[in-house]
Amino acid sequence: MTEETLSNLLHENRRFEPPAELAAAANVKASAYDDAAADREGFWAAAAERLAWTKKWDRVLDWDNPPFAKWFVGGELNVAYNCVDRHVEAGNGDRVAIHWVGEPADEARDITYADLQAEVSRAANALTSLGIGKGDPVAIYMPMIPEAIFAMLACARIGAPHTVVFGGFSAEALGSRLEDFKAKLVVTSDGGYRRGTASALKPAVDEARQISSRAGHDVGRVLVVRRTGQEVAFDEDVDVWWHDVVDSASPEHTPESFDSEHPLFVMYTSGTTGKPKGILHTTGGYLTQCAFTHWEVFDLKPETDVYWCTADIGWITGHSYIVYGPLANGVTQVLYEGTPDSPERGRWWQIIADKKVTVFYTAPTAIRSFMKQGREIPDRHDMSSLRILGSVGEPINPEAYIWYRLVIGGDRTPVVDTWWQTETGAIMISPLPGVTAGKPGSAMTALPGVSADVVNDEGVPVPHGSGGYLVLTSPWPSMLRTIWGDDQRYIDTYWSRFRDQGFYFAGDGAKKDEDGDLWVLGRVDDVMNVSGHRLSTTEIESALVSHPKVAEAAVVGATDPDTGQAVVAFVILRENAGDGGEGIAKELSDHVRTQIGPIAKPRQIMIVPELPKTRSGKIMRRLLRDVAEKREVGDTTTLADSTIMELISAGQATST
Ligand code: 6R9
Repeated sequence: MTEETLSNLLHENRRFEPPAELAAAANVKASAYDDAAADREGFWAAAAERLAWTKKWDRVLDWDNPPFAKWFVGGELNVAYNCVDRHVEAGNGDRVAIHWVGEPADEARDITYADLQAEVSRAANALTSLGIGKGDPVAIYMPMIPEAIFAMLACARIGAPHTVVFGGFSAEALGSRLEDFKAKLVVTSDGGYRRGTASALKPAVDEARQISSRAGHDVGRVLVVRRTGQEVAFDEDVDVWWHDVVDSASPEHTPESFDSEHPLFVMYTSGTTGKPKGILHTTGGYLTQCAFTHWEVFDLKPETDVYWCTADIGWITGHSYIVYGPLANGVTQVLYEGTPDSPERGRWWQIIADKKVTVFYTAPTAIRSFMKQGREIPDRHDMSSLRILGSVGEPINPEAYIWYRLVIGGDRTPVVDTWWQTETGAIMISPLPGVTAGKPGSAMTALPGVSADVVNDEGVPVPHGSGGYLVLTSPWPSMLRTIWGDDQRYIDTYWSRFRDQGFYFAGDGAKKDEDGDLWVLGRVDDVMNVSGHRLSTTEIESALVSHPKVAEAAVVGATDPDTGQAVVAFVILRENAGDGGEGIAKELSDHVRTQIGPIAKPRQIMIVPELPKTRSGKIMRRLLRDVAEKREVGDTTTLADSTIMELISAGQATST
């Protein structure tokens, strides 16, 4: 990026020091950075020692054949034993593992570690009786109910790799994953609750099986949890009820040990085009880094903390920071089935107050939608139990960060902005709540044991105060091992861009500020080029969101005959701003001009009721670009709500 890079984000100069008490009792101190720098492999070996291994590794890292890594070579362990049984054996069987909160207000269930041990053992025995064993791929397509976690851990327990497909994905998306993964069995439910209504899941599985079958792969069995009680088609040759085979199975099960590099799961990422990429994670290194980072970044105190991550288990955050990391650490956590606004808009804050949640982890998109509703709703609830707040999934705008800290965290709680990816498996760049003086909008620095940098087109690290591409310069334990069934695509996608340097290309743009702290700007395909100036969508979005009438903004670069690309902004107003008043578009445009500079001034601003987002909360700028360039809107199948594009295209929009 050039010197002209515009940086309203970097004008942000507030700092938040760690609370003294938290710093004094922090799990990880500043010295960890030096320890890890002095002996990276030794540092990760010590992190691995926090787990229970049945056979110790011979070698920490085998990087003889890059980019194919092996961690804790020769070691053996069982992931489910580490997440469940060992806590019971340590005398913590009575500790609640999961406070499950159903969407219907009167439904809840507390599951202790001892309960979890029995449930996972039953499920493991049932899977075995259905012919599933070590190495057999299992797909999981479920709502946010405890059985989803039982199923994942049961697979891990018997060495059957799983792929969890988000319950909101279509039959089409599920079918292609079943085929690619060669799933032998699918675990699902009749349906699930969303916004107060029961919606079906099982019919999508039936259809997906047909799709997979036409593509040449037959799924043998389907294990069905009864959740809503709705009517479902049932084929006795294929389908089996969970309550028939799991409830009657023995609650005793002896876990077998698996090699450190045994496949644990595949998570498909929604690539922008073509076939989804199946990201493979393995056993020892993945669990080591998930568990360690969860303990480190959230300063976790398993005896006293109540942790809640609002992600869905159908994406990587749910895997690493609901299932594997937190359970490996033996913490008590909340698992919530429904949407934030059901039955009313304060539901999340009510849950925090009821369960006395201490550590809360969510996404900027959620925070911005609460900002839109105004602080009156959270202000009705006592959230004084909170001590640490986390953010993941997108860059968090300084405005959203400040609001989160102030309104949700009562101006006491550090906010940890955690950068990572499906591919990295665990958090890579983040402040440490007891060490770092946080800057709103910055993910700060690579965690101890992780090495990240920002490089230019030639792969040369940029000086402080400049921008470029985010890279990871050394292998890390929870790194993806390959793309399922496609080693070449793994090499091409991540390791070719900076092949000479041997750097992992993350696909994100970033800046190093004058202190060397990192500001992740979003995917490099979200970088615009307007009259030769590199502009980041995030910077302009941040400028828009800093206007008092704006709740959320998405910016795209649309082809422009004069400037190459031009800035087009889609804006959701805050509820108390009404329709924004006459001249709102000009008002916002002028605001961007004063915040960043005339070059960043949008060509067009559209006021919209909603933005198109994937189920993991990422804005689908591709679709907005279609609207901005007046094309027919492309494929919307991965949208959380497919009607949104109709609303936007139907001209509910005001423009400059
Ligand atoms: C965990 C997860 C990965 C992409 C990543 C980046 C964006 C995630 C971020 C962030 C800025 C953060 N991203 N966390 N950008 N700051 N704290 O989200 O995984 O779904 O694979 O997405 O998300 O663009 O490359 P995944």
